[in-house]
Amino acid sequence: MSPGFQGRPRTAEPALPPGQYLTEDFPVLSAGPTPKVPLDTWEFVITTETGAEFRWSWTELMGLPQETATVDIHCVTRWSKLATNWQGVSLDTLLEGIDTDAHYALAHSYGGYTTNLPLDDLRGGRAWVAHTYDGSPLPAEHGGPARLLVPHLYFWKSAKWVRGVRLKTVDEPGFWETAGYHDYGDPWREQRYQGD
Ligand SMILES: Nc1nc2c(c(=O)[nH]1)N[C@H]1C(S)=C(S)[C@@H](COP(=O)(O)O)O[C@H]1N2
Ligand SMILES: [Mo]
Repeated sequence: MSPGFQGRPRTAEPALPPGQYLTEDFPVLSAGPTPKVPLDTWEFVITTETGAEFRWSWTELMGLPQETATVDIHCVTRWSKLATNWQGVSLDTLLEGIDTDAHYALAHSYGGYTTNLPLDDLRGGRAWVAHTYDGSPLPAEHGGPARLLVPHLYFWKSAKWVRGVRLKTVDEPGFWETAGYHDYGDPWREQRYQGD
């Protein structure tokens, strides 16, 4: 195919998923109180379907290869924020070398929040344990010390104060999914609620 012969001309209008509006500020959406997690006891744990555990302390997490991600985020309450800037560790890095046959993941947080997603959606450079926002330590109200960042799904999948991920052979719905929100949550297919 010849260059320039693909797609529509670029416009100044940013691409927003259906039913979303643009916001410039950064709303805080938390279902409960903000947990206090001291860095010296913080840990991130991946548990496989056989019960094997892989743990990282804060120091160990910081010693892993760090990535920068500039991504658009989309909340199911209809705000989207474009080109947000994060630093963190890719889930590809954390999952590297972990032997699993699981197809599902359940992220869990300090404070008890949970959210599920297919394990594949944590792979392929699409998910991070993010600890830095706009060049500064992630504020506690936005999930600091560290949160999951999975921007290709609605933002409720990006668990704040993330503590670990359980790899599972059977899909188990999390906090909002149990309350009627979509199991997968693709903003481009407007998968807000069960049945969408
Ligand atoms: N632990 C935890 N993570 C969470 C939530 C929560 O209530 N608790 N809310 C989710 C929802 S619904 C959204 S839209 C985003 C909001 O992130 P923000 O407060 O940084 O904007 O976090 C998600 N992650
Ligand atoms: Mo949300």
